Amino acid sequence: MTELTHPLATVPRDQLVARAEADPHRPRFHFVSPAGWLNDPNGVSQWNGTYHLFYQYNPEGAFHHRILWGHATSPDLVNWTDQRVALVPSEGPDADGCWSGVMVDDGGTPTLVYSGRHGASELPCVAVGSPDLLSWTKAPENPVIPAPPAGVDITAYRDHCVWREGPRWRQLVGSGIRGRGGTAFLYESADLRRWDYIGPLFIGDASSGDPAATDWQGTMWECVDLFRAGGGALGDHMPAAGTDVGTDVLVFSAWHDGDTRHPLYWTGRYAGDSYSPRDLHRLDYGGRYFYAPQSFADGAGRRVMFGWLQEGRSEAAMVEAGWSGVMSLPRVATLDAGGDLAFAPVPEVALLRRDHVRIGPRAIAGCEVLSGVSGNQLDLELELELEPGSVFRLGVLGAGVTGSGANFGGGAAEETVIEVVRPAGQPAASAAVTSGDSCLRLDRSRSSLDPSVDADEKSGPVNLPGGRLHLRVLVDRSALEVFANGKPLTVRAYPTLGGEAVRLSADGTVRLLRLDAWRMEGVFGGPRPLFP
Ligand code: DQQ
Repeated sequence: MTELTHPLATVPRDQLVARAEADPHRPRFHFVSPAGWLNDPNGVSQWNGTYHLFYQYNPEGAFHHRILWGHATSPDLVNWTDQRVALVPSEGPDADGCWSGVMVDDGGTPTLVYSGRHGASELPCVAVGSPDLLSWTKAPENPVIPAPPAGVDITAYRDHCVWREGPRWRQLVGSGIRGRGGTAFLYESADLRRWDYIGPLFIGDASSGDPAATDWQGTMWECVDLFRAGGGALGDHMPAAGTDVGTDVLVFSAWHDGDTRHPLYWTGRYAGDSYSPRDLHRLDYGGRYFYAPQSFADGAGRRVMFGWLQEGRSEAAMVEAGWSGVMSLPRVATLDAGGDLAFAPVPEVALLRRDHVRIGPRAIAGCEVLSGVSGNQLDLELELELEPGSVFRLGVLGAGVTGSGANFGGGAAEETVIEVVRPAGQPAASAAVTSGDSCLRLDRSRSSLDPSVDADEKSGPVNLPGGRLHLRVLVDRSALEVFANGKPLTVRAYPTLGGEAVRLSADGTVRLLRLDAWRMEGVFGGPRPLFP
């Protein structure tokens, strides 16, 4: 049965917004919920030119319980207006929560397909929107699929990807088959209400790889998202002569036994009723800090993706702060030359830039604190050239930093350090440089004096063609998004000293071709109603 008050609801509702707004760690130019809990992006879309972002929302407090669908709209993907809550649990299949889902255009009628939670089960439900997308009516047929596939021993069953293919709708529901691996079950329908089960689109292998590894597939796939990247449409195998057939990308969030691990994607080919995978990739080197992504094709044909930046602090700290969860900046996914995805924040993010500073070109010698560039709401864009056997470091959110010495070792009371390593190709002179792939690292070992926050290092490979690096770093208080030659690494950091210094350092030869820095404007004017 639905509880009226949750034991974690210790902050009175009328104090949640003020509590959240007072938190110095709360981002200002990322989308956050008015207060309380936010998790997955849902129903991301553009409708009559306006962008819509729905999200998993608990206005009762900063904990995951009895989830609603929050809703915000934007003309440009960066400035958001709260709209009234779209879905609220009610008697029936979603009595215990309106979990993740998508929005589709059903012949001019906005329609949500989501997971209704009742007790411990989640089943597909539908809701139909008014023409302005502000009022939603649940379909009397809910749940539109009455049970998971019979005779299959599943680990879980929820979340949806729905698309039109010819005269019919197709749907994937995320799941996992016990003893085998994660999967997505494929269904087909003429009307979004009656669904025929086709079968698993493709079954992963949970026994392959190390369960502790950053690319382990998990035992269940949450938030499956299938799309065509680089040409043509999903299910279209005969593009016009001279057009690229593209790659079919299957994104999922690897889950195991209640543990939200990391987002991954397959590249491969979707044809008929199945998916032939080619390669498995990590979607964001920050792992769980960019979880449950969902994407859509906007009017300009861009593949725009949002993800949920989970917190790196304790449940008690979140509850106390009165808010939890950040939506990523929207990022555009494209296919790179190697056939993998490359990501960049949507260009509209530039609308929030203020007070431009440019530095370079020049060599980086040793370690220096930048003058004229500091803050905790920053957009930094760097063009660099790294010689073999060099390391470039960029420190942000620094407090008590010094500019002396050859590198960052010590010299800061708090600092979050982004590092890009170009190996020498043979055993390198500097102990900091190892042979192997070029890589991006994020060192949080000195991010915070608070010992209770997560400080794990994050890293992953990057290509540095000819030593060239385009580095984009977005700092928004506790939210950090880094893009190194299109490879994203998203994390959270919780400095305690309010540091705003930015430092650069190099081991070996690194040329700074250009550094552009901006202070970023906040997108919300002040406190927002908990129930818009
Ligand atoms: N969160 C939702 C689920 C989804 C999970 C519930 C992923 O639908 O599987 O809030 O974070």
